[in-house]
Amino acid sequence: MNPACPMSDASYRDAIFSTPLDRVARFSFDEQVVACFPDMIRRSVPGYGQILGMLSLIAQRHLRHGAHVYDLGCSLGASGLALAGALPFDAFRYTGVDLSPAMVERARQTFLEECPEHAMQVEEADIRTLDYAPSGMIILNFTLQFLPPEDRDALLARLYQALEPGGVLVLSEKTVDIDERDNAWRVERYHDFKRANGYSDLEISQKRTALENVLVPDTLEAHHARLKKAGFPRSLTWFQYLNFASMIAFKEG
Ligand code: GEK
Repeated sequence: MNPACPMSDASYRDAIFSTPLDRVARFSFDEQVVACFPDMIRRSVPGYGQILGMLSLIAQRHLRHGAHVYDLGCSLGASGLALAGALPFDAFRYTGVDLSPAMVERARQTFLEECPEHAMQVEEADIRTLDYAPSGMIILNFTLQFLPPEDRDALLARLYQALEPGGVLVLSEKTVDIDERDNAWRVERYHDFKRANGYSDLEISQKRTALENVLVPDTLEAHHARLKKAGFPRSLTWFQYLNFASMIAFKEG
């Protein structure tokens, strides 16, 4: 880890769903979520830290020197910080994109404070309508799942076009199993994982309600089929922990 660019972990503990709510509102990435986001994502997404660590190893292997990287749905820029922590300042240029103004503001501030020498940019935009510049690596770390399912094919096809030959797309997602029993087992163990990380049954169930129809997961099979349809000749699942997975898709060089 580059000492000039440590991982940022200054945040509040996530207690958003800890008290009973009369009506659980749809989940949104507002100020309240931003304030506790690093704690929330670490305690809610199995393998989140390992995935961030591997992103920089993938970048070291696949990025040509000085190439451009997109981080779509960057939130507070954790993927960008992971890359900046492992790669020299001239190794890559980074653009984080997020729709939430509160996320974008905090991400910009974090990059200025933690890795001012690296070329880190953050844009407030909808990843469905952005004009993409040619890139060597595109990261979708737990973001595609928040897009309406009917918008996903078109986005991936555009990302395939934006990737340079030899470029890679890393896609991490919450997933569902085709088999109902397998799915139920993974979801139950996922709830055990959340309990072990300090979430109460009330928090787990209210968060589940808030995410209904907001986070719509696909099967791994559907993801790989979509990647193929978008143009990627090859993709594989490199990481899986319960109902959370990360895939990599290659654009032939
Ligand atoms: C991380 N990647 O820490 N356009 C742009 N941003 C969007 C859109 C959209 N259409 N829809 C949702 N978002 C991050 C974690 S969080 C995942 C990603 C989670 C943004 C949204 O504002 C939020 O910041 C992010 O996608 C999803 O590695 O919270 O589980």
